[in-house]
Amino acid sequence: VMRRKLAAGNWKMNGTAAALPELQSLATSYPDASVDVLICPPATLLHRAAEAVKDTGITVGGQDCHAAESGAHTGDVSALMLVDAGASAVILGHSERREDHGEQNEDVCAKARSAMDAGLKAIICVGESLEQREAANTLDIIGGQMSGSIPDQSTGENLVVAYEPIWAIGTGKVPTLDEIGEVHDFIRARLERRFGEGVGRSVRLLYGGSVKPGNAAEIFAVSNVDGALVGGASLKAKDFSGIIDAL
Ligand code: G2H
Repeated sequence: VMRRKLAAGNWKMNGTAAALPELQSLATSYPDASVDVLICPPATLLHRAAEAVKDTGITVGGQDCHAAESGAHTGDVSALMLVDAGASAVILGHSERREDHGEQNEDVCAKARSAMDAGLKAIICVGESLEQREAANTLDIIGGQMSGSIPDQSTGENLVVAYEPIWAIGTGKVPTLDEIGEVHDFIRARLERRFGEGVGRSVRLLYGGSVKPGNAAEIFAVSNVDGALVGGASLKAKDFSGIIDAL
C-alpha cells in the first residue's frame, strides 16, 4: 500500500489575522502535491485560512469539534461548521483536550463519528504520560485509547492516527527512534487486526511531539511513520517548510 505522506500543523491557541501572510508564503512554496500539507489554525481563523490557501496544495482543518451537529452547546463548534468554514480534517483527542477538558476515549470516538459523517478526516491522537512509560504501560495505554477512541466506520481515507507521547509535547524531548518505531508498529498491527489488512495498512500514522526541521528526517525514516503532527514548529513557514521538505 502506498500511503501519501502528511505534514499536519497544529497551531493550538496561536494565531490571528496577522498570521495569514505566513500561511500564504507557505502555500506559494508548495504548489505541487506530492505530499499532503494540512494546517489546523484556531477556529476563528479557519475560514480566512481556507481562503488564503485556496487552489494550492495545502488544506486546513479544525483542532476539535463537538459530537452533535448543532444545538444548545455554548462555545462549541460542530463538524458541519468546520466543513462549512472550509476544513478537510479535524484533530481529535489531543492530550491537551483530554487534560484541559476532561475528554475521555468515548467522547473522542463520538466526535470522530460526527467528523467522519460530515466528510472530515479525523486525526485521532493517542499517547502515554511519562509515568505510564516509566511503568512500562505504554502499549497498554495506546491500545486502550485506540479501542476506545477510533470508531468502527474508520477507513484509510477518513482516519489518521497521531502518536504523541505527552512528555514529548512542547518539551524538546523526543523518544528514541526505536521507541517511536515500537509504538508505530504496534498501532499498525492493532489497526490491521481490527479493520483487516487492507484498511489497516492504508491508515496514515503520524508522530507528534517536538518535531523540528533538525530531527524530522530521521523520524520520517522510521517504519510506519507516515508524517508528523507539528505544534510549535508549524507556526513559522520557514520551520514548517523544513519539516515538509524532510518528508
Ligand atoms: C504535540 C505537538 C503538536 P509540539 O502537541 O500536536 O506539539 O510540536 O509543539 O511538541
